[in-house]
Amino acid sequence: MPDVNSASPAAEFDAIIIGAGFSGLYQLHCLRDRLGLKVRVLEAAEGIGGTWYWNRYPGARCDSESHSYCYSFSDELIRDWEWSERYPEHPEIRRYLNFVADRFDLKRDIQLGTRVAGASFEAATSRWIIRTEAGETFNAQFLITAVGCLSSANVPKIPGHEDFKGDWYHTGEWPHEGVDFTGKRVGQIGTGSTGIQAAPVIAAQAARLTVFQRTPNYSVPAHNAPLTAEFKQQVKANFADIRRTMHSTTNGHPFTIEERSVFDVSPEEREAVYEKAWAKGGLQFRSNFRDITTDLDANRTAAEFIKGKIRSIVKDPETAAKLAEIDHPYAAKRPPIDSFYFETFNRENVELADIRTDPIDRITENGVRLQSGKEYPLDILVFATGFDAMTGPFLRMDIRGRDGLTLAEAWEAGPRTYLGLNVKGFPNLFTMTGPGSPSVLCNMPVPIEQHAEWIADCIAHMRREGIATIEATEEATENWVSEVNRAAEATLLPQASSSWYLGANVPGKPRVFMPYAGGMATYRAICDEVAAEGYKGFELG
Ligand code: N01
Repeated sequence: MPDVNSASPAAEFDAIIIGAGFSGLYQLHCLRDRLGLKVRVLEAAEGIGGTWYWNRYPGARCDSESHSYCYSFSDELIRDWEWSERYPEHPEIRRYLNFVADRFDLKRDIQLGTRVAGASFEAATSRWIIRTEAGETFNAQFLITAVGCLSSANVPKIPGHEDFKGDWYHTGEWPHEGVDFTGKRVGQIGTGSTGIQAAPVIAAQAARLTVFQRTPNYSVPAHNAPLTAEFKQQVKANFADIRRTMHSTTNGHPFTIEERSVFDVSPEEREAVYEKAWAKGGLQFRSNFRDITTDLDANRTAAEFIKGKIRSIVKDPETAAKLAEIDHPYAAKRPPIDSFYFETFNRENVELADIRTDPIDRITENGVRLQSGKEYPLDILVFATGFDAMTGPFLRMDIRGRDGLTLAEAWEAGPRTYLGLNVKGFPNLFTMTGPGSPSVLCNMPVPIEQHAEWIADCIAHMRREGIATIEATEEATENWVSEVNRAAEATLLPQASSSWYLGANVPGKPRVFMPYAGGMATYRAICDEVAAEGYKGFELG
């Protein structure tokens, strides 16, 4: 077994993969074990797991159902792993990923505690030179980024932050030893999927919780529960069908979208459908009618149903009104699911601060002050403020392609890729779940497996044909960028103007709709066609 901690300078590899989360692990398996390449994974964290290594905040669990939030490429893995709950909690997902890594003996080629500082393409040799922050250098024909979409924490620059005398944390960089909220006055900024998961758990322990809400949000109950022996048995027995469903649907989930329109049924029937879906819970709420995500009038019926639920759950009418004053279509932002989020506001120790009408003026030594002058004394401040999504993880590295072109320059007006997998000017760089991939609009393991297999097939083709480099053409890039825009415009997604899908949560970030909204099944077919036609849209050198 090589000692991965003593790599000599400019150690030579066929491929370097950045990141040891879901993507990096499977990409390593595909390239090393199927193609026989010499590969190393460089991972900044001290453990594998990617997003699940870092996101250990209270209540962190996956919104995809466990039986679908896993690799599907190996029947043995499906047979031998058992999930315990409908929605897996973060430690269980880490255990799963470690189980997979051990099963395929992946860890011997993963170098932990190694943050990549930058990488440059060397035209003379057609190879990438990769530099780590510790000063190590690697040389590889292929560079594959498996850096995740939501791995660059967004801590907003709020005046006075540095004066705060209490403790503060971003949910995406949570301390491994946990945070003891007992007896503490806690402030939580942010009501996205993360904040909605965290607030009920924090409230159950803290003396007091103030939730600072800028944009009210929809949420549907998760109805998390232990999985029954019968369900587990059924999943194992029918996994081939489940996988087929996941591969055939828009979002890679194990449920299909109904073909009926909201307007095909009477208002009473519709209400009954929504009630049933609410009782079932989960992300499939939006799949009950085909037009919820594409037609504003149809969407309004779902939105009004959820707003009505919020008003009926939350006892204080003023708080209920603030929570239900939602200004974007349902599911135009990533729809959260929750475990007693709205119920949390019925607790004596929980308060909602509406910072849309009364914004934060500054953080003080003792807490948070709003523009009205109202002050909230706090011991702990939790930033559930999301991420510099999709482009952030790339742009914090100094990646340089042909002629020293930086990725930051190439993406100055917003990210431009071909298929979300390659950037013109950056030969042999594969960007797993990059901007322009369906990625975050899906149950992530599905696009991840597709990307890893497509990249492996592409590299195998190059080796067979003696091709040294692959690079997207300008024309293919331009067409794909247009296709990504067209696909988004066919949905209600761009109508949530503060969404991170658009980069709107980070001041100064170009407003471009980043993921491909045309659906995973369509995307897979496009990628297959590109490959079948000799990697059309790529220049092969
Ligand atoms: O981040 P977000 P998240 N002042 O960006 C607010 C995935 N995920 O970590 O909307 C005040 O959605 C911001 O307000 P606004 C999932 O894909 C998955 O919650 O910008 N508030 C918003 O309320 C998800 O979509 C799972 O007005 C500020 C919140 O912070 C993605 O991760 C679980 C602010 C940020 O919401 C990101 O979710 C959790 C400021 N300056 C997350 N800046 C699972 O599946 C931001 N906010 C398990």
